[in-house]
Amino acid sequence: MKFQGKKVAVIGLGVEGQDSLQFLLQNGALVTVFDQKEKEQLAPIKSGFELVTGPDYLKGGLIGFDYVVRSPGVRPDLPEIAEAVKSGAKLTSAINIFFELCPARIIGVTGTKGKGTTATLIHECLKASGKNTYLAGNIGTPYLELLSHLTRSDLVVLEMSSFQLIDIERSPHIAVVLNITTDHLDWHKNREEYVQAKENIVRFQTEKDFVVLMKDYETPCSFAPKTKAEVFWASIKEEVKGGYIKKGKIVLNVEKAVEIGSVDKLLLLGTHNWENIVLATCAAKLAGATVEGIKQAVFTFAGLPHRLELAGEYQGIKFYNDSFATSPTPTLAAVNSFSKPLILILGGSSKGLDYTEMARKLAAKKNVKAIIYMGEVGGQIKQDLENAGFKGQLIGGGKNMAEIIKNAAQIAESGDIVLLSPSAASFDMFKDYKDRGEQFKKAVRQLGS
Ligand code: UMA
Repeated sequence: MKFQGKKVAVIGLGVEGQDSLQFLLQNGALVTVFDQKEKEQLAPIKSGFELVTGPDYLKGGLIGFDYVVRSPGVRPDLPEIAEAVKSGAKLTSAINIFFELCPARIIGVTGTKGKGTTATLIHECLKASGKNTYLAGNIGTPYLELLSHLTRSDLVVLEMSSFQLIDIERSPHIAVVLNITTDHLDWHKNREEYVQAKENIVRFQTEKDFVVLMKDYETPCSFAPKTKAEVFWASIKEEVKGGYIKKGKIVLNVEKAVEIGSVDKLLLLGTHNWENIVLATCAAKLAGATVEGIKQAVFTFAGLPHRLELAGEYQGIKFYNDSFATSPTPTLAAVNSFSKPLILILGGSSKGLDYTEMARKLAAKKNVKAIIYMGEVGGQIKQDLENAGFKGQLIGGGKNMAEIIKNAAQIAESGDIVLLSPSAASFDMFKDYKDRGEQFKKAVRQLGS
């Protein structure tokens, strides 16, 4: 084992850092963990390694290590990492270690939004087809801990973020690429770097591999010439080799065209979910799922928490939690899923996003009767909506979710939809998007009391 007796620096002790630490200790490495947080802010951990914490955590440099294992949130071009590499260290990451050692076939899913839903759907299709499948990655489940029991006949579905893909050295056997817009410009240097990171999902594929690309958008199509793999497509607009929607029916067209069923019967809302479904069914088939298994999974899957999730109903008003929508694309997709009068809750902490286009599109929607804006970017969103000529009510949120929901319930009438789809990060008022969604659900539950 290549880590035996080697000096390894693990940068970042979050979900992946802890997974890396455990794996490296089990494999005889001499580990030092570096994290910019103070020790008390980190999850309790076992001993058997050195720990360097606090704002000056990298001040002493990273010289003398054989390997530097980067967590996804850590930029690979930190000066201390560059210096370590120059002096002979190998820069790697949990995902690179996993790809090197994983005996199972990997299905990697990326895109800006919908990758968690698509990855879960693929996993569900495979499970319903009797396959031994694991779901892990950016979705929140670590994967190095899987290595000890994976075999060649298993399948691993990995949700892959640009942070994980940016310095990956291998590509998955089956790559799945959803639409790519822009996100994380507070971390990436620019959109080009973000898209190039995503391209790595196909860059190292071979002729024996497969890729499923979303045909309806330019950026995923631009990946086709970058891969050696066999290309399949997914579309909700046209007939393709892969998966598509025709006259309201989901069609799987891998070997021959097979009808999976009608979109009317789906539990998932919105045409953005049709996109996830055509990609997922094609990828699952390529990975060995049966048509019966695919049908069973697709029509029983109700979606992931915090993604257009029905949180409750109060006096005929339906409340939807879409807290996972942290940028304009998923917010607009959520808004487009409803035709009833809508009260939309927007805003949160800044990720450097531009809201002018979203404001223009929202101003053109007839059913958006009010927008409640909140958080750090609330003012910017309000301004952009006013500039775009938004005709509905604009209401300043409240100091917490309970107040915001009370404000929403006051202006809503029976038959209306209240939608939390904030188009921003959550860190100004909440711990994370999950906390924001949970607080939304709690506030909805409390409306009756
Ligand atoms: N840290 C440093 N220095 C840095 C950056 C971070 O010391 O320069 C430390 C932090 O203080 C913290 C730790 O590193 O203690 C956090 O590491 P991390 O940010 O890499 O996060 P993890 O907890 O390891 O979780 C990561 C993913 N996080 C990010 O990409 C930011 C999780 O995705 C993922 O679920 C998990 O690995 C398992 O693979 C989260 C995410 O927000 C959900 N992803 C983005 C998205 O989905 O849009 C990409």
